[in-house]
Amino acid sequence: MQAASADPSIPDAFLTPVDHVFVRSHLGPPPELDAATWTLSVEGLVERPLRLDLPALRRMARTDVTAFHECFGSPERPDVPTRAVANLAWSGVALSAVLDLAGVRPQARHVWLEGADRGTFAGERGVAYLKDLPLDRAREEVLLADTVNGAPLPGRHGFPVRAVVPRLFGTNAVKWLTRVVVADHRPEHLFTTRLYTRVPPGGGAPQPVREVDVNSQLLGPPDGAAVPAGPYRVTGRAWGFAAVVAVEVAVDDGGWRPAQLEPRGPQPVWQRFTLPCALAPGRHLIRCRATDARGRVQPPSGARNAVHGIELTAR
Ligand SMILES: Nc1nc2c(c(=O)[nH]1)N[C@H]1C(S)=C(S)[C@@H](COP(=O)(O)O)O[C@H]1N2
Ligand SMILES: [Mo]
Repeated sequence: MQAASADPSIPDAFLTPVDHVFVRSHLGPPPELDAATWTLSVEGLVERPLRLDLPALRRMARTDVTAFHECFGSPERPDVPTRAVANLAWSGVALSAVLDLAGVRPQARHVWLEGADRGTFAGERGVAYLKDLPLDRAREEVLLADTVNGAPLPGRHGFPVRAVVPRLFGTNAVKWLTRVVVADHRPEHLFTTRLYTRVPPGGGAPQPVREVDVNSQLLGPPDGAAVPAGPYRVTGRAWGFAAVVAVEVAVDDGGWRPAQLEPRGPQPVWQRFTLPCALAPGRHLIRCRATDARGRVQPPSGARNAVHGIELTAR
């Protein structure tokens, strides 16, 4: 998998500059799609199969969403935290509008989204990037985006059109989208049923990786850095499927203290937090822990959304 990490020096901006957004492409370099010949095929259980070109898509009603964008991490190591996250403003056409144009048949239950990239992953050759969503979820909030932060999508982020699925893990946001299939069943595929599944917290059958876990991340100096002793401002951001209602910060063994937290509002954006403290000379462990509106709290360890901690030396 080609993976470029987010730059740890990114400013604590509300929107992540596109040049600082992580890139995850499983099947090699971006396919070179030509805006003049690109088409989106809408097929399967529809009354009117469609082939939309860019001008046709751009004649449709436009909508936008600002949302956090988080990579689940390696599908082969689902318990390892990666904290690859961004916050982006997307615009495009609602997937529901495209589905309505094609006319979804009554037996339809699932929507498959396929990208133009082909390659080898986990030993499987000539594989496409395919994901699927329940029909109801596909009708809700999902965008076929052609801009990010007000500019056309760069090639590495899915030019000319990608899916954006707010509140769900980035793996669902198919780049270089060329095909939408409406079906009465889920696709049996490397990226739908074999990888990107996990066992839910109480146990049971593996479920597709969809709703984003409650999570938070510290910003500022990298782990192991030296900072001046004295007043120090802990900053970070928190996000998840449900809004984050509290972030607590612990400095060493001083107990969890509530940080000041931005509200989320109607859009699923990340929420920045801050807490002033004082660091005596010496080594310190700073940790942050988010709780969401459903009462879920980040676990201390052993999970991809485990509490984030950094060690700083105050001098
Ligand atoms: N076509 C295609 N879409 C894809 C992928 C891919 O490899 N191919 N990677 C997915 C994963 S795992 C993530 S986290 C996001 C990353 O989007 P970005 O590279 O624009 O940040 O794209 C998703 N969409
Ligand atoms: Mo990802």
